[in-house]
Amino acid sequence: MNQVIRVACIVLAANGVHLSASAADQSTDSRPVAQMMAMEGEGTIVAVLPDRDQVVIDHEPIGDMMDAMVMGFTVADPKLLEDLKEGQAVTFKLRGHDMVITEISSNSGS
Ligand SMILES: [Cu+2]
Repeated sequence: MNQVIRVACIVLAANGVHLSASAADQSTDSRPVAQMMAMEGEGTIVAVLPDRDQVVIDHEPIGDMMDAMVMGFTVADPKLLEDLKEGQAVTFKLRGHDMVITEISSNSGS
């Protein structure tokens, strides 16, 4: 179930990358725009999967990239999973080109 949702997310992300790459073609900068972008999201932890370096998040809409949904995100560093618990409200940052979480922190107590 989560895998199916994740695939849908990746398709949406790929469309975003394609559009960004087209825009980049018209500028003098040859780097894909998506590789320079970082996106921020908010959501609630559904599951922490340390054996897969993944966290499943019920997330709010992320810019123009994704609607609200439940999906698994890979984390850039397994240490990012250490303090996460189910039901926790979090804010996270994603790399634009592969949707990997580079930063994640709890919203509570802040
Ligand atoms: Cu998503």
